[in-house]
This record gives sequence, structure tokens and C-alpha cells, in this order.
Amino acid sequence: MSADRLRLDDHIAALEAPQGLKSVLTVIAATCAQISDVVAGGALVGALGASGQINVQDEEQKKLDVITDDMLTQALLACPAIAGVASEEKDQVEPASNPAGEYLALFDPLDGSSNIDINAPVGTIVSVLKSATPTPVEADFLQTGRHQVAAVYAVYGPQTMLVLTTGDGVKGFTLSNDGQWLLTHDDITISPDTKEFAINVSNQRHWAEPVQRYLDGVLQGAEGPRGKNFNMRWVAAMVADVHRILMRGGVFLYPWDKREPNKPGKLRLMYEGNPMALLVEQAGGKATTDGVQPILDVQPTQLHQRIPVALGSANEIDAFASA
Ligand code: AFP
Repeated sequence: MSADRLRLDDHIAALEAPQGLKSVLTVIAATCAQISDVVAGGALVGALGASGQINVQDEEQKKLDVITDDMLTQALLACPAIAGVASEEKDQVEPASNPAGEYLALFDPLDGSSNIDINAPVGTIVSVLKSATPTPVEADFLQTGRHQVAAVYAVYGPQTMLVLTTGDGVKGFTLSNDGQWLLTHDDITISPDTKEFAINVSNQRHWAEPVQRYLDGVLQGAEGPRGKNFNMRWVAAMVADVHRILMRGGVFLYPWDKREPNKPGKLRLMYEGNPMALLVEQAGGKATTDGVQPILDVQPTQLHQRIPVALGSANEIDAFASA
């Protein structure tokens, strides 16, 4: 069965891409396969629970946040094509000291960490940029998402899957029992219409008026202005919510809310917004901050910048924008 399937290694080898980028992608894929093993080991390998540390986002880190951050950081810094890395879990960027380094990797090593201890899906998200220098500083990382040369996520769910774009469509690979990434989802596309939305409704009272109006319309179902019934899903791991949208359509919304007016949103532009936006756009969907402004055009000003997110099926994002 697996003999007929394209291996990720062969897909990477056949890409019309510089050798350096191919080696970065190979390292990301190999490390995600290793992370999958640790995630699957759970309590048996001492991977559950809190680490007792607080990260730069002021969030309590889980043990797996720390373990996976370390795994990705070490593996990528050892790749000669890498000039530097940045992680959601680290205060500052880390230059690689590789004289031939020409790529930057920015990652959320374990997205959805509140799911770890309840055995629900989590994932890894990676954005790859070109570096202007082999000795990058933070300013070199602050490029718009349009500059990404690759975006990848791995989702550790009932199956472990890796979903990848290098700017020429989106492909999904499933990890086999013998540790091979095999092509199972060629040319992933997001249907323009949907009847499914994902939003954390517990925040409703804090949203801006247009978001309230959109949700009101959706919840009225066939009797309301939208004229159709909707279903809701919320995995609490963006990686798993976006994966569902890539598989069967839908919209994922994490809007600005008025609790902390100076914070533009919950999700991070560089580690979550940009890589997911590139994958969604490459699959034919829309990825915006507010229904209109493309996430990929947001000029970052800070490494750990947050943004509001509205992405998924194109026509439904338009409906969100005009609510
Ligand atoms: P953690 O990785 O810190 O758990 O955060 C996950 C996340 O940033 C994103 O993946 C989810 O969509 C979102 O938070 C879930 O947030 P809620 O707490 O509102 O469910």
C-alpha cells in the first residue's frame, strides 16, 4: 500500500527549490516525526503536565512546550542552511552561527498545549523566511507573511499528518507506522462555501459589534438572514481547527476583543497567523485579520506580535466581512 505513495523526501527532492530550503524542510519533517513519538508517549515518557516555567507570552509552559521547543531549536540550528530561529516559547531570536545560513525558521513548537493533558489534538507550526544575512538579528525576522518561502504544520491527532506549502499548492502527508511521511492528500483545496464555523463563544460579550452581528445571523440558522443552518466546532488548537477547514471547509475566527484594547488579538502573527494564512491562501481560502485585510500583508513590528484572525472558506469570510 505504502509502496505506491509518494514519500515526502521524494516530493522535497523534486521541488524546484534551492538545496538549502530542501534541507530545512527535511529537518522540519524529521523533527515533527520525532515530536509525534514524544506526544504519543504522553505520561509513559513523562511528557504531561506543567513545566513550572512561564514563557515570554506570560503563559505557563507545559513540559511538552519546553521539550518540543528544544527539539526543533536544536535540530534547526544544526542545519547548515539555517541562519536563525525564533520561537513562540522564547524571548529572543537565536542566530545559528552557520556561515552559509540563508533561512529563518519561526515556530510554535506545540500549538494547543491546553489539549496535551486531555489527549486531544496538538500540533507544530513552522514558517520559513529567507534571511538577508547569515547573522540575523530580530529586525531580519520582521518580514510580512508574503515573504514566506514555506509554511508547514504537523497535527498530532488520530493520525499524525504534515501539511506543507512552498507556494505552489498544499499537500498533506500521513506518518506511517514505519516512520515515513507518505502523500495522502494531494492538492488540498478549501471549498468556498461552508456551514461550519469555529469561534470561542465564551468571549462573545467582549467582541466588537460586527462580530456580534455575524454570529447572531449565523445562530439564527435557516430562519435568519443567512437562510441556512450552521454547525460549530472548537478544538482549542488552531492547528487542528485549520486542519479541519483544509479538509472540509469552514471558518476559524479569533477576533480582537475589548478586554485588552491595546492587544490586537490572541494569536501570534509570526508563528500562527502567517504560516496558516499562507497555507489557507494556497488552498484557495481567505486569511484575514477582519474579513478584508490579508494577514500576509500585515507588516510585523514585533516578534511576538498578536493579531485578530478570520480565515477559511472564501465566501463565508466575505459574509463575515459584510456583517
Ligand atoms: P496554547 O498553545 O497556548 O494552548 O494556545 C493555543 C491557541 O493559541 C490556539 O491554537 C487556539 O486556537 C487558541 O489558543 C485557543 O484559545 P482558547 O483559550 O480561547 O480556547
